[in-house]
Amino acid sequence: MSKVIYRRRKSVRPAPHPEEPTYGPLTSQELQLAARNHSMPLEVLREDVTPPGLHYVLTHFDIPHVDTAAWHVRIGGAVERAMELGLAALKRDPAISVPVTLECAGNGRSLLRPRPLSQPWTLEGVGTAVWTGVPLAYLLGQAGIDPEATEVVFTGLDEGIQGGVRHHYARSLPIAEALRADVVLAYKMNGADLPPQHGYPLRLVVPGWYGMASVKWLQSIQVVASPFQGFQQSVAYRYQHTAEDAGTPVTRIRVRSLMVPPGIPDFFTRRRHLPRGPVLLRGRAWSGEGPVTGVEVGIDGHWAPAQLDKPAGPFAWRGWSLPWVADPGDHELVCRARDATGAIQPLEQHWNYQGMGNNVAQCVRVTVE
Ligand SMILES: Nc1nc2c(c(=O)[nH]1)N[C@H]1C(S)=C(S)[C@@H](COP(=O)(O)O)O[C@H]1N2
Ligand SMILES: [Mo]
Repeated sequence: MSKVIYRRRKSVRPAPHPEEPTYGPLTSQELQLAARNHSMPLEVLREDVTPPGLHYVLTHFDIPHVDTAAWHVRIGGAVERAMELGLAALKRDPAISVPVTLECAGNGRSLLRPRPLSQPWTLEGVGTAVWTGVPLAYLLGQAGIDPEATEVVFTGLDEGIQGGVRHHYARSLPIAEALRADVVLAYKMNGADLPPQHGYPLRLVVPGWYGMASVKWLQSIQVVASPFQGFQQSVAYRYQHTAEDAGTPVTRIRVRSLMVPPGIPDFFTRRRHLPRGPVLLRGRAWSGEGPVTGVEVGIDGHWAPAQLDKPAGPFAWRGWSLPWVADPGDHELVCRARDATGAIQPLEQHWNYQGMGNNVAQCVRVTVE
């Protein structure tokens, strides 16, 4: 287990969350966030594309009201031609559709000991959708990027206060990432208009990056020539050891696999119950760093390689399966994936102050009758 070092915060840096990590019970603030920001029920892992309403949702502030007729996105900053585009104009531009697995960087947070106080995800802050819209690179090409440009800043319509700082949700991407052919300004999710909670009328989708990069409810896209210092960039979404350390930025999704819990659940504990005999264990695995190259399933500590299906795209999860003959008794099923970079999911937590990128292997406890 990684060593946990943290001290009471001096007020030198604003912090993303007001209180220190805790070993205590769930707080009413965490419950409030959990009720707003729902996860994807694990059984829905059986679907290639997550059905509408079952994709996870993470919204820091309020879902903004948008008057479609009046709405437009401004593209400007270090460009030759600034532009303002409404939804109808965007829909006349060339479109692409990209299947993408999005995962919240805080997924797995509430499994950490001590537990950082924020949205208390267990394991299901993930989903896969087909996003349709205009390639960002196409519009940046139309605008003409100045040679000194280094980043592109995306700002949402949603405003609030976090860490005592009032701001609109905003994030930047390095120019090289912004110009990738698969980065999309999406106005459709799974073939329908974006639902309000997923960024209507327009959002960014950055395949392979944790969800915070995919800014919803876009109001402006500004090309800049110096590092963006907004709250969600320089304070939140950092891998930090302590409240004082500036940390390193959270970027791409770490390799992870999840299992469709086999059998049926107990209502309150969610423990799984299944009959003895053959059962096909199934799940999904993904990584933003490189293709998933293997998934192993540990049954009471004995590891076996799962069979991998083809992914729908380079940044969409791929299915896996492993047949098991369940014998009566209590069992522990663990799955862990590896990717082409050699990264493999840890079996013990890698703690960090904001509870980011916890890709610890999932453990499913089952009772076979
Ligand atoms: N404008 C805006 N964009 C945002 C957010 C937000 O609060 N406001 N949350 C981000 C985070 S942290 C995540 S994980 C994803 C979640 O996208 P989803 O709700 O469509 O699943 O949106 C990102 N984009
Ligand atoms: Mo997130």
